[in-house]
Amino acid sequence: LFDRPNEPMVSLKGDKKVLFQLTDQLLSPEYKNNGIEINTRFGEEATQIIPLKQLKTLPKFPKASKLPKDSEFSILLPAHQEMADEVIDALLAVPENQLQDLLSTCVYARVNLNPQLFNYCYSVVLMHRPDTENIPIQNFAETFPAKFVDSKVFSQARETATVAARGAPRIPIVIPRDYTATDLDIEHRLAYWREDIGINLHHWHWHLVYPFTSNQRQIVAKDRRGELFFYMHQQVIARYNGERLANSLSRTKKFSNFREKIPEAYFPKLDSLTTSRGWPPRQANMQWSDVNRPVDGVVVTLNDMDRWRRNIEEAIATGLVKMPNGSTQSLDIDTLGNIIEASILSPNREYYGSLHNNGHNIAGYMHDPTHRYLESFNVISDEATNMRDPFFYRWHAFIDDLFQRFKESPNVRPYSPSELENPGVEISSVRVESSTGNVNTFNTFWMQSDVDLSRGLDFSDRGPVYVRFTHLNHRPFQYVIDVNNKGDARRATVRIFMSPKFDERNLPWILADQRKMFIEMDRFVVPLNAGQNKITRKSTESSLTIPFEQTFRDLSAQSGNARAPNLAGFNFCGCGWPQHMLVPRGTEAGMQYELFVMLSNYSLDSVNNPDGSQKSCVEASSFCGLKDRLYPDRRNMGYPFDRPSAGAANIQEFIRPNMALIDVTIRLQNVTEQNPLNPKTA
Ligand code: CUO
Repeated sequence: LFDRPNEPMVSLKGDKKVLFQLTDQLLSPEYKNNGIEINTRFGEEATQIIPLKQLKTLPKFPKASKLPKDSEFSILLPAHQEMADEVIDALLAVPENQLQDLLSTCVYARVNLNPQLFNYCYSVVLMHRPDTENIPIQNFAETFPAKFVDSKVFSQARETATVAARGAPRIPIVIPRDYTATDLDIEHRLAYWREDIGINLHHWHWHLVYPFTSNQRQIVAKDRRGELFFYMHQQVIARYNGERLANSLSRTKKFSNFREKIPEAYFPKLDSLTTSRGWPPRQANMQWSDVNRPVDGVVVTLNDMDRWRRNIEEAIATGLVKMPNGSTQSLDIDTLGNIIEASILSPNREYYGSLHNNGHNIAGYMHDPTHRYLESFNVISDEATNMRDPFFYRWHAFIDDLFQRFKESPNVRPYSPSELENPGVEISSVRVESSTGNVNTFNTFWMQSDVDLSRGLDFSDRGPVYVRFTHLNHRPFQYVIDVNNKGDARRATVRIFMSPKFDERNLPWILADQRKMFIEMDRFVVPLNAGQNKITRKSTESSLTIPFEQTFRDLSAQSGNARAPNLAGFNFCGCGWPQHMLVPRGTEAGMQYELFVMLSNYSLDSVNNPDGSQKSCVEASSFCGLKDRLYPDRRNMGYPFDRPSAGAANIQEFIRPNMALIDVTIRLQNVTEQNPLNPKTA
């Protein structure tokens, strides 16, 4: 049901063509002919015909059916949230293990509702129904490729598919590395990072796993989801800032004056296959204004934003949350995340509003705040596209600053020595061994990879359509850590972070700033014997990342690659920072970084989780948590850098025997290599 969202109802499995036999009952009057046509058109070619069950009752979808099929959809819009809630409720209401009923209900929703709305609800439902949780969720970049690649690709794709169907080789369509702007725009230096398909897929998947709204509270109320909202986005900003320094730009400036002009422009060069329209751009120096678009449920003024911000700042300053009944509760980071985003777990949505989500919406409608021109939102109101826009980082830098002010407030106590130390555990040396033979140097380079877009294209019964895009990658490496354990055998959590060594003025950092620049590279638990221990850990094992094959699920499957992981668990496991973006780009001359390693006291780290035996893919728990389990680390997310230090002015003063700091270099080799996983296209 994920395949070819703009054309019901045939799906492709390799060479197989699967047809869902549409019955009259499942089709709205306007689509009846379409359904019959499809039944006849594909009936003969189909290798598998799936009959659908006649349902006793059909869901009504009074709200969701109002969204035209050729409209954009965004969960950030309140009107669309209500629609999604309605569909998700209906699909969850089908009794467990009544899979024929579920299939017919889903087909009914699929044929009668907006394709993007359906895709979102269907994905959430598959992920949260016990009887479907192992059904893979299809890679979003393949079902809605237009959200991820240059719109020029699609007319070429049609041509390629046509000639390939007549026997010509399937030559990939090459997307140039630079297609959204030129170097006249300094922000364009970061396009390789902002427009990375894997990064954008991660962000879309994260928000799919952690929705902020639903009538089903348990879908939202996952362990520490408010804190994870803070932490994942904080790390995105830290990574982006490091990347900016490598490109001779200063850290991104938070957007804190809501009435200030925005110098950053963005012209996305994306078309929507749903709306057949281009995504609106943003010119330089545009400004926020009140948004009055009742049709989208977005009626919000800058004064509302000021008021919510003041109320949130008051909570941060006092450490107290005002409850709807006038009482107060103490503020913690998880609650603050839910307040700021805002999720339905916010304890007082009336008072604190929805600051972050409405920032996305106001920015998303700057070109048409009153719907005068019937324009849809721009990329910043869609979780699958918003990381492409430089303004995303300015907005999230503002959001992050609110969280940091809480962490810097008197209500958050700096860590005591016993919370940082690990008595008897001493790191004697740390080094990074690259597969190139280099020590303490990370090697980055460019790679070209192919993805098949055919599942998202309505002419795709002509076989695969590959596009070839260029992305950053790095040579594999491993950490080697020598540890002396003066006590008994025990466990420890290894925490690895790194940060640029110098700030934008080329000066060493003060810790108060550098702590916000440390990016997590890995976190894992190790057993320690008494005495000397040697710990080795591969870059591919990082708790942050998922392998390339998991980010681009079908790539490896199609190339028949034997290394492809078991993909049954893609639902949750599609969430994770892409392995190819684990290491910052660095510079050709070599950029200096500091690598920090800590072995923390496991008795303060451990979480009592039931055995995670049903592991079916590499899990990226640092940013994504674990499905149906507690976040696997009891410390505050970002520990030990999530808050100011009591006494250390710089990172050297912060280091204790269970920690180590080494100088490393990130060197970019300016070459472009082909991904060995690319399908043989000849
Ligand atoms: Cu992920 Cu603003 O939260 O985009």
